[in-house]
Amino acid sequence: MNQKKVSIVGVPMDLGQNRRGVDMGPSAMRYAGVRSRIEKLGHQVEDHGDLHIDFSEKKSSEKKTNLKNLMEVERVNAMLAEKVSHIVEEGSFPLVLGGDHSIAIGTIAGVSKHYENLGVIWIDAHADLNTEDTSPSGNIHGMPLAASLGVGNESLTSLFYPKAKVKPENVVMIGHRDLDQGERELVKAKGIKMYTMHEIDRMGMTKVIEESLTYLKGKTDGIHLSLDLDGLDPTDAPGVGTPVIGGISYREGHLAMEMLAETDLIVSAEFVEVNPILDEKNKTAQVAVALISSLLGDRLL
Ligand code: 4U7
Ligand code: MN
Ligand code: MN
Ligand code: MN
Repeated sequence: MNQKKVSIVGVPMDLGQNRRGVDMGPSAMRYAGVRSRIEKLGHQVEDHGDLHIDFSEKKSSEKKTNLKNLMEVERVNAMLAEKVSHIVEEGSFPLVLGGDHSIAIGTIAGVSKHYENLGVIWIDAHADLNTEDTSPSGNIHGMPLAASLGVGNESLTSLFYPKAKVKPENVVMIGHRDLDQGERELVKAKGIKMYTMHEIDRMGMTKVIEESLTYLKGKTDGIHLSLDLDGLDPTDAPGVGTPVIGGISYREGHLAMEMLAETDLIVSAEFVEVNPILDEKNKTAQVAVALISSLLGDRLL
C-alpha cells in the first residue's frame, strides 16, 4: 500500500445512546496501540487528540424533540465535520475513533465536502437508518446513516451543503441482523444495497466485498468506511453497548479489511461503539486496532 498521512481524531461521545462507557473508546484504542501499529506500516501518523464533549447535557434538549441530547450531538458533529474536512484538505487520511455512532454524521459531512460521489461502506449489526419519527429509542446513534442521506431532523442533516451527503446508490451495507420497521421501509424506498448476515452466510465474505466494490467502482470517487464494532459477533467484540448474536467473525472482518486495503479506494474511516466498561480486557479495542491495521495495508508477507 502507498504511504499515507493518517490523522487520528478521537471523539469521546456517548450522548447518542444510553449506556455510559463508550466515551472511553478512543482511549482504549490508543491503549491498544493504534498509533504504533499504523506507524509500523510506514505511514506518517498525526494524532489530533480528542474533541471536547460537554457531558452535562441531560435528557431533555431545549429544542422540542424526542431526540436525546440533540444540541450537544449537533455541536460535536459540526466540530468534527470541520476537523475532518480540514484533514482531507491537507491530503491526509482521516481516522476517526468513537465514541458512539452518532459521530458518523460529522465524519461523513466533513469527507463528503471533498467528493462529488462519496461511497460509503457501512458495517454494522444495525442499519442506523432511523429518524425521529421511526426511532424506537430516540437515540441518535441509530440515525447517522439516515441523516447522511439527508433524511431526518434538520439539525442532523444541515451540516454543510447539500443536505444529502451521500446518494443512496453509493451506499453498501454489510452485516445486518437487527432492523426496525421504518429502517426496512427506507432501505426499500431508497433501493440501498444491503448484505445482511444471510447474504454473508450464503455467499461468503469474499464475494460480498468483491460485489460491493464492483458496485461502487466507477460511480464513486472515494469510499468512506464506517465500522460499528457491533457488526462483529459479540464473542469477538463483546465490548459494545448493543450486541446482537450471529455477527461477522473476526476472520471475516479481517479479510474484508484486507480486501478493502487492496483496492486503494478507501479515503477515510471510522471505528465506533467500542465500550471498554463492557469489554473483556480491552479485547474489542484490540480487535478494532487489528482491523484498522489491516485496512491500512498490514499483511503477514
Ligand atoms: B448502532 C436501534 F431500536 N435500532 O434505533 C435504535 F434497536 O450505532 C438500535 O448501530 C440502534 O449501535 C443501534 O435505537 C445503533 C434499536
Ligand atoms: Mn450497531
Ligand atoms: Mn451503528
Ligand atoms: Mn490476513
